[in-house]
Amino acid sequence: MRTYRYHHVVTFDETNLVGNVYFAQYLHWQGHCRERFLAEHAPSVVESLKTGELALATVSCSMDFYKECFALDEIDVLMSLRDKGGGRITMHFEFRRDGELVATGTQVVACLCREDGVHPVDIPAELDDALSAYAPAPK
Ligand code: SSV
Repeated sequence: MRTYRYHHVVTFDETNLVGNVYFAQYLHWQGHCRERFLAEHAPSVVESLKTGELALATVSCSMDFYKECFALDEIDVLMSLRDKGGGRITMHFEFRRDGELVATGTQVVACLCREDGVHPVDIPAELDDALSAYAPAPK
């Protein structure tokens, strides 16, 4: 299974009173990872998000935590495609520190068009093609 990698060095402002990373930061990093993917592999989609022609809505997300992380830890966020179709994309995330699995997460993104309300649309071709290089892992 192919993964898209986003590397992050934990900052002090991402940690809480007891020194570990605040749980919500991992969802920020899911966001950073997916937007780097778009910028690299589907720049026209970024443009249509800017113009408002397309909207990508996060319809669900989750996190499971296995180890604490701390400031200056180096984290690899490894994003894989779990499913795509029906205008939706399901991603899976592994968070690794020195190869060790510290957390996992998921999210579902829906492609929408805002015209007389909000309507589901197909995954834009450029993004769909980019995703094709990341065959979903067997269920
Ligand atoms: C503006 C906003 O909310 C942006 C949303 C971005 C969504 C990006 C989705 C990218 C999916 C990539 C999946 C790749 C799997 C290997």
